[in-house]
Amino acid sequence: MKKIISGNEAIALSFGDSGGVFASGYPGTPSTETLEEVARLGEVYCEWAPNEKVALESAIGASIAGGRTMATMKHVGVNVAADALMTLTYTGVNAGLILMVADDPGMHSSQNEQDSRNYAKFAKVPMLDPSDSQEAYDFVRAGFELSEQFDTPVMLRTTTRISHAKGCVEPQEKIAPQIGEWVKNVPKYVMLPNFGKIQHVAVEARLLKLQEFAETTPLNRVEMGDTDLGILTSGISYQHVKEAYPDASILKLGLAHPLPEKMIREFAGRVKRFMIVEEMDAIFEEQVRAMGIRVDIGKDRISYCGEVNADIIRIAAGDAAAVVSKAPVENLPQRPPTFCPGCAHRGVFSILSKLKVFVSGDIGCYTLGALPPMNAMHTTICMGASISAAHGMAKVNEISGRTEKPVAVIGDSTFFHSGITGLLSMSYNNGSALVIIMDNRTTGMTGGQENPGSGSILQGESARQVDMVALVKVLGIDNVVEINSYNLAETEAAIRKGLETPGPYVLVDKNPCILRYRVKKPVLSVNPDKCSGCSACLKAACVALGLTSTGDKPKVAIDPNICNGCGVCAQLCKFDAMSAA
Ligand SMILES: Cc1ncc(C[n+]2csc(CCOP(=O)(O)OP(=O)(O)O)c2C)c(N)n1
Repeated sequence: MKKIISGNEAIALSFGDSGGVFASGYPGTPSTETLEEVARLGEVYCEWAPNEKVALESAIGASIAGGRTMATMKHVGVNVAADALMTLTYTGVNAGLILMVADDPGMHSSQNEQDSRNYAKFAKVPMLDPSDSQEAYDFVRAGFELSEQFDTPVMLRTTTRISHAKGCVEPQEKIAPQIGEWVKNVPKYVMLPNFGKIQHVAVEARLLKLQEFAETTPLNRVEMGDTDLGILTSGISYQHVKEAYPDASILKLGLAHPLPEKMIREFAGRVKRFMIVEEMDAIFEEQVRAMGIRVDIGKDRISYCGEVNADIIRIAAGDAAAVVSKAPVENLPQRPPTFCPGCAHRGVFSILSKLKVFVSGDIGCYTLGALPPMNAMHTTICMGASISAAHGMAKVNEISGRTEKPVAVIGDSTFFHSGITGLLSMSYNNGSALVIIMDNRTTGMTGGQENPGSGSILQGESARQVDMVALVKVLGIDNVVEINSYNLAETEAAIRKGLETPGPYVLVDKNPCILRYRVKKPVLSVNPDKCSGCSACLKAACVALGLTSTGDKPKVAIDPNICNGCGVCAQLCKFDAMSAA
């Protein structure tokens, strides 16, 4: 039966329909729903890993044990998993292995715009690049076949629009999972240098065979039309090309790596103007030019940054009649993202803002502490970097005689992901920073997923819950203090103590994510007779707070539909104007 589903849902469905046995991943937009959907469908075992490297390594183990497997992650997750990937390409697989990676051109929800196609080239593995939900479904099945036929991991790459847009999918006949032999094969799986040297030769030979395969596979197809313009494209760009030039000739690559050289040469020879449309990097173009094939229109006319759309393509192709679509943003008020009403991160950041300390930040909801009016985060690099970067800062401060102690702020999921090793280094190398772990018992930023501290697994069943304080202690940190960030005075005192005490000092705030755990306290209201209109409470950056201008002076009002009753604004008010309604 046909279904209308997103690319992520299609991948999840196909994983179960294509004999998948084990899936592991780490959340990250736009990939997250894939594993959630595998769990929801409930047919195949799946789990959240603490990070992407663990997810891929677990998938490698599953493959060696004979089960078709998939690891899911967002583009930056591949950086974390890359160590495993770069040797997995040498070992190859036993049962089929797919690394599903979701890129985010346009950075809708990411810290960078890296193009995962680089990784396929780097690791010398095939990459499938679907253009809609049906292909997302079909390419999982094709990916397993390719993986097993060529003894290689296969990367299945989506972009935000493929992952999240919905389209019609006709599922294929279901394949029952078959668990193969659990293989012991030392030269294949033990990558000592002597075995690695042999496997590297095998990788190069495999790539040549894959290049031959690329020439004939139906994953790549030519749609011959008007020969005035011929366009090489793949993935979501194919849809934009079809919208811009429905009658043009198109060479659509479903296999984005390796490229079918003969097919491209022949296609380019049949069209008057040969254009390449690809989002982000010039992966195709650089390779095609290196083949000695002329490219008439490419990255000289299409930006390396952001998404492609039909107008960009028309303009690049020199179509003077192109209409540039403009989003009607001009007169709209700016609404920067901010903490949810009642979020426990608010209290900590209002104090860090007041103390004007240097905050080495990390990635999560708490990154919003960098924005006005808090302005209380000064670096955000990648997951886990807060503690290690604070350690480096503290060492330079020590060397230079500066006395200011840096503060690292990190969430629980990020700490489990890659913060633990930073803290271990700080402990081991006699560092000195204040580390605040915002332990809200969930991976909030990506929609509230489970993690090793949440007490439940992906499917919601209860699980062993890591004791954060005990974990920090075991890393060698003696000063670990639990705080309640809803109590500003207490939290400020704890932060001040942590800043004054030499050596590593860790504060753990265990207040749960209000959105994930649906915490609701009695809402507050403002007594207008007491409110002076000083706006000190607005520093809480809470969307429930607003100014009314009914009297001669503006006064603060609280929207009872939004207020969560956390009380942070009341503590910032010097006039005692707020109380529970
Ligand atoms: C390597 C990598 N993987 C995944 C992500 C997506 N991501 C951004 S923040 C985050 C975790 C946030 O959870 P937590 O640290 O608990 O903080 P919270 O949002 O709950 O405050 C994730 C998974 C990413 N940015 N980088």
